[in-house]
Amino acid sequence: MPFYRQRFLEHGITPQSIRTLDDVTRLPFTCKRDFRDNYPLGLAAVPRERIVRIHASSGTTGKPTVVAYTAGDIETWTEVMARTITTGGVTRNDVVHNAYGYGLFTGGLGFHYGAERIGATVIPVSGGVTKRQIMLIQDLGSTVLCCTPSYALYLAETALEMGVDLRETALRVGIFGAEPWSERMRQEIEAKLGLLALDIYGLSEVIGPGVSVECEHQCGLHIFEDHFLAEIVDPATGQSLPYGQRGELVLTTLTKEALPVIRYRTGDITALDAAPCACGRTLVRMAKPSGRTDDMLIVRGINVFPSQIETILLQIEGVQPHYQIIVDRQHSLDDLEVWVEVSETVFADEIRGLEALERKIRDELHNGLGISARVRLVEPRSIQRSEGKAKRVVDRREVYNS
Ligand code: DLL
Repeated sequence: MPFYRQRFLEHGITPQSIRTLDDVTRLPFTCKRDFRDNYPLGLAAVPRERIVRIHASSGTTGKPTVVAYTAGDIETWTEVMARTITTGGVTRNDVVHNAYGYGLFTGGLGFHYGAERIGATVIPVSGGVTKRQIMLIQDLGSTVLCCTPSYALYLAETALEMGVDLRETALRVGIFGAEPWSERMRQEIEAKLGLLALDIYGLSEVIGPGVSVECEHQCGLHIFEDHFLAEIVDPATGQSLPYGQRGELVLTTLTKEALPVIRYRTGDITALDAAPCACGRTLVRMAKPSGRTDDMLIVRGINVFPSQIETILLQIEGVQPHYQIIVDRQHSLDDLEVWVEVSETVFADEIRGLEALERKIRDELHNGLGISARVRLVEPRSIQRSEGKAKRVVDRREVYNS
């Protein structure tokens, strides 16, 4: 592996440097930039003829991050996804509606292989054509829904427009991930779809979905530690943090062949908990990821995470789980505006009611975030829905900075 050989050489790391597991913290980090600098496959550790699959994740700028798998990696991935789906209580008796995108994105095929491995019936519907998805869920008696949490809500909303209540279908479990979602969002989804909503986490650079998942107790995501070694570091200093403290998740692959990563800085913020779970699993758990280090908005010097805004908004009666955060710069001052969809009944209300709601949201945001934000109430269904990952933040300041 020329990349790591060179990197270790630069840091004076030799095989003798590593004697115990704790010595891992002496190894240098790998980060997204290393993928970019070595685009497309400079980090591969096997010759091209051993690579049987390529996936890629699209970033916000420039070239995608390209990842590779050997036949052995596909087997490992299938195994961790079979476990993931089983952790959700899914068996061969289930019908799995898989609405994660098929293609270069790892979501669709990752779930597909895992669900097939356990013998479930897989519907490889992928994203899009939402009305047809509702029809298929009804007609095929789907019991498990796999998609992003934002798409789950969109499905529920579209179903209602069609006069279908998803709570009355056979759906009983949802395995949702690929983007951050708050506990409040979980409550909304469970209430609207009538299912147990579980969180799944993963990333292309490490394997795709299948790094960790919640069990029915919904108290943290079990990390498959026999394949992925997890650490938490302080995002600012890179110093290791003890269990229980929130920081950036760093992952090392233990079994990957085509593209092993050593101390990969995921950018995702979470904390680890080694206590055994009520389900009996002893795998370390990670808290529901609350956002990314690079999603953190610094508005007038204050750190703001989109997840904080989501939690505040969804506690307010009449607010729908659809919002967008717009950051701009006006006369060299940062300006935060939050667009919030309100329910049909609120929208039909008198102006006075709307003004009161707007004020309430503004006050709650101010109390919760410590900075003022402008609030714009928008009509039901006016914020763009997503079939994959939702885009919650529009940072117009980037235009000026780049
Ligand atoms: O999103 C893999 C995946 C597919 C996970 C389907 C779960 C379900 P990427 O496109 O490479 O891979 O994006 C990875 O998405 O670093 C996180 O920032 C975010 N992410 C993934 N799962 C969660 C989650 C797939 N459960 C990036 N909660 C990661 C919060 C998540 N963020």
